Amino acid sequence: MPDGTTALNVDYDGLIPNNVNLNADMRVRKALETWHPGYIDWWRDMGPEGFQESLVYLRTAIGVDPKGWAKFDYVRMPEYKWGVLLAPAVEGRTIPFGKHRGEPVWQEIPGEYRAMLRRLITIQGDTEPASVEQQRHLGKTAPSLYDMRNLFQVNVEEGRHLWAMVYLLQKYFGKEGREEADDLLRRRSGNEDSPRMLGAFNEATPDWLSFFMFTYFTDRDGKMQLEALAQSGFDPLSRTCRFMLTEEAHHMFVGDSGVSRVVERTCQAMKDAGITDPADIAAVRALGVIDLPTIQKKMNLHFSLTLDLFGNEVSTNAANAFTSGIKGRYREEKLDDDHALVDATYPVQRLRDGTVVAEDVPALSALNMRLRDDYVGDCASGVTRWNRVIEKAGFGFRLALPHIAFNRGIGEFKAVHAGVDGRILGDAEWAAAKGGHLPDDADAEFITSLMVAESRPGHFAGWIAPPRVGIDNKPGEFEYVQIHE
Ligand code: BYC
Repeated sequence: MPDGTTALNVDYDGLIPNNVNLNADMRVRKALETWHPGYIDWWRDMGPEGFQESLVYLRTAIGVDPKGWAKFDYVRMPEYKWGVLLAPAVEGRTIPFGKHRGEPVWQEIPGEYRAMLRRLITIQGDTEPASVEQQRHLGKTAPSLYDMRNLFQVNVEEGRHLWAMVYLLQKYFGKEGREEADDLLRRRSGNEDSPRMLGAFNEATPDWLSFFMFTYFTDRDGKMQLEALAQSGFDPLSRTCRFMLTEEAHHMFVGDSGVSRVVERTCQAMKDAGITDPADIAAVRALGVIDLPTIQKKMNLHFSLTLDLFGNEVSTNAANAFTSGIKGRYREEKLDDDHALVDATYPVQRLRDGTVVAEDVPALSALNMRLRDDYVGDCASGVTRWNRVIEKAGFGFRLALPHIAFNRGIGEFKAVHAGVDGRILGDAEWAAAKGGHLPDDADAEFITSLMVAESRPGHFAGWIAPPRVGIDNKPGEFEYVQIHE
């Protein structure tokens, strides 16, 4: 079977399940088999703490046919079948944008784009283990076995996404690729000497509300970046990202439904207790649920941290990646323009004389912001759904995304303090406003006090509502994780 295979089924015979015919590629197979023990060591050291021997009801990819690519079964996580899976090749695919538009896609890397591709693949790869590290303590405080299982599902699939990037590094980048692959196992989230590459991946995920916000907001950056890389003229990267996107959807579902269930439980508890003012934080917290203003603060934090992942307002890196045919736009194929953008402009929010204004800049250098705008639009849908839950319960409170200038650490807004409405604030004003918009120590302490494990099948911690349906249509009492095996 030649490389660029259209195989839908996965070869499970070797150490590394794959549909890239590793058996015929001794060099890459050997490189991956050499990397494998280090990966397992990393998983045991940095993966979910305390549950390595538990049996978890996990989905494993067994093919890449969108109609039926996964099976569910109990698995011990270190024995999960992490594999290398590419979406089927598209016959006759051509480069969809940039100066090579219309040329056949590349199966090998053009020499002049090697460094750029290596950097993008390495950055993508770095985020995957980082998120596993950030979430490693959460199993111990899971609000149910259902949620615990979802956490572990997300974790093993992030592990698989690391494998996906490592395969590309090992196959196409020789010695440098091997070194990058080793470094992906060496860096650690939050480590002072050897941190993960992007800011948000060095932040803590201290509690389950953070986990749901992370999977809603930060995994959604993953979706947008993977969509942009799935457009790539480098076909193996495109096919890899297309298959990763199939898995990614569940991660965002976990976040979306998780936040929704927290909001639902809070509203129900307020209704039952006859509380009419959601801003009466002390009264709401006394019910053992998370008040809506605190949910808003967590949202402000995770949204703003994630906006930083889109890079700077004006970026030559982004322009070069597009012009070269390496990284496209969200849903490039649906956009009705010349797909080269040489003469186009795009409005970008910038800081001018102490206010935020929209300014037209060359569209090529604004591509990070264009993707970010698409991201913000995508984020809004969940907020609308969460608000519907609040509205249905009869409360006037509404959750809202903060302004893009709020709490920024990358780009031009990092130099200023902005309110959630985008107004630039002086130091004293910011100091007074901050605690109302971002979680503080007291919020953290309260949320932590609720994080008590509930591990009886079919039971849920008091601060979160049960889901509407089970995973794989399992009934409510289903034992998603057999902890004591
Ligand atoms: N932190 O030209 P600029 C996911 C650096 S999430 C630190 O604007 P560019 C997932 C930048 O590297 C998706 N540094 O940057 C989610 C550059 O440095 P150099 C991950 C930053 O390249 C949940 C300099 O500033 N995938 O999959 O246009 C769970 C100039 O910046 C940051 C990707 O990100 C930052 N936030 O855009 C699990 C896709 N931002 O090189 C997984 C691949 C910028 O000049 N990466 N810098 O020294 C990219 O496409 C781009 O690298 C970025 C940055 C969009 C990240």
